[in-house]
Amino acid sequence: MSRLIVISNRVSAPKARSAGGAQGGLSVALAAALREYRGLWFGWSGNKTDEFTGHIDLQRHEGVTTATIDLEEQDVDEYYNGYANRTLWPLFHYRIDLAEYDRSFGSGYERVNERFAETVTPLIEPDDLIWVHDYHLIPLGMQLRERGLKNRIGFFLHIPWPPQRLLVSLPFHQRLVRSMLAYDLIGFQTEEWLDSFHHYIEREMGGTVDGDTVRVGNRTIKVAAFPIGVDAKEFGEAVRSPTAKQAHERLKRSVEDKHVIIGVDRLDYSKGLGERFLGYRRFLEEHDDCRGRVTLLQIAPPSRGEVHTYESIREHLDELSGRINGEFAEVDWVPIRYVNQGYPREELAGFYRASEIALITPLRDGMNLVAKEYVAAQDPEDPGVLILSRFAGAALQLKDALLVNPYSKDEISDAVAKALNMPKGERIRRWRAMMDSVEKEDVVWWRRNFVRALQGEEAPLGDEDKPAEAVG
Ligand code: GDG
Repeated sequence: MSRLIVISNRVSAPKARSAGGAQGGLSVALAAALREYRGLWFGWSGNKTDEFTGHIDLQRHEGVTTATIDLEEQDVDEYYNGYANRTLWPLFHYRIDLAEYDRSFGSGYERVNERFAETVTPLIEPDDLIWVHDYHLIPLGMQLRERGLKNRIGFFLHIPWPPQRLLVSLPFHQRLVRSMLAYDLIGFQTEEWLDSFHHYIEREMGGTVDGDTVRVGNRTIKVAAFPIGVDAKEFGEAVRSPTAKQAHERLKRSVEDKHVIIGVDRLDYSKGLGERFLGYRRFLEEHDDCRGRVTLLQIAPPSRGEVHTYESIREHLDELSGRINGEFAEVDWVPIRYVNQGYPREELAGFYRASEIALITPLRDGMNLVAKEYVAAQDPEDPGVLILSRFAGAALQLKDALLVNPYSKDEISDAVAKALNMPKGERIRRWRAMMDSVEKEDVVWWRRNFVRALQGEEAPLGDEDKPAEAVG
């Protein structure tokens, strides 16, 4: 079996995960893949160094080999805080108003991609499969080809791919997309982002699309949708753990007989937290009989703290939640519990289980794993209701959620009211349909389909092909 080399911006060894905190969806999904296929995970350590040396720190944790490098401060400013998080992230989430274009960001981005390529190339053997992840490393495939690698190289984008008319606002957009043609396989989360990519290829590059094949000039590559899933089995176990049960009890005890509405999101403008608070405020305004009977628990661990936009979103949400609480609170009730810290995964599972409703309303999201985790954590006999933004990739699979426009206060308010009054039979029916998808299209299914396609095997996996999870 070929080795699998995973390359992503950050590497999160399994050891670090047990500490809890805001684990990105990416890190949760990948550690298991690396245990299954021998191989290694390469990326930035998260540390800075005075001068880039290309020194690789090799470690092994719970069956996963990691190889990390340190970057210079200027690299981090221009590549990570700059081009990745201030140019591509907002633009790819349809926020051209927030996207910043700076020549130094673009050159820093290319420099760091070259540094990644230069450092990882000697670790790669001819039969290895290479799987590059996310918007930080779009040109890496091309950089690896320029160093003579003939391996099969795949790329998976965890965030949306923007419509062609937005993408053309990016200086040198053609150069970025052309570099992607060096991959053998490109994966998107959903058909929607795939369609936008096809459209760009046809309109801007004069390419053609035929099924899952894209041709530009004499280059032909595979491009398809691979919706990422959660480890439903592991989540089911997490929710039955003593830690989850304690967390469940703790939350239930503290709210007494009130209904809990939960949201869990990294503190990021794409997650629509301000709009969510305002939708909930509308609900409280319109349903005064429900005041004192519901609590919105919003868990929002900080993310990408260096970037100034995140400081301003934090201030905005502090102010907004404070204002709503001031407006509606009673001596024995606050409408919003807004918590800026992360919790270990098992506790999170317990909180999901204790919540009658999940309110997950990103303005734009590649997939959204929290929605799937909430479904996986429910009691089959008495499941909660998922309210989900129709602009999350997950909405294409979780059609039995209450789908809302996250910009509409009225739709959020109506959905909360409907969820609170939903009869048990309907809750079970909707949950069962969603759980079927969460269980069937889980993280194992996702990565096996991607790796199969990268190996050149066509057929997507059926259930019968899904092996038991390998342990490292
Ligand atoms: C990107 C894309 C795509 C959050 N708070 C805590 C915690 N988390 C975990 C959740 C979930 C993960 O972080 C967040 O994943 P999402 O999918 O919701 O969002 P992003 O971080 O934006 O991820 C996204 C994903 O990549 C995967 O492709 O779905 O669209 O934006 O797993 O549980 N985990 C713990 N404590 C917390 O307080 N332990």
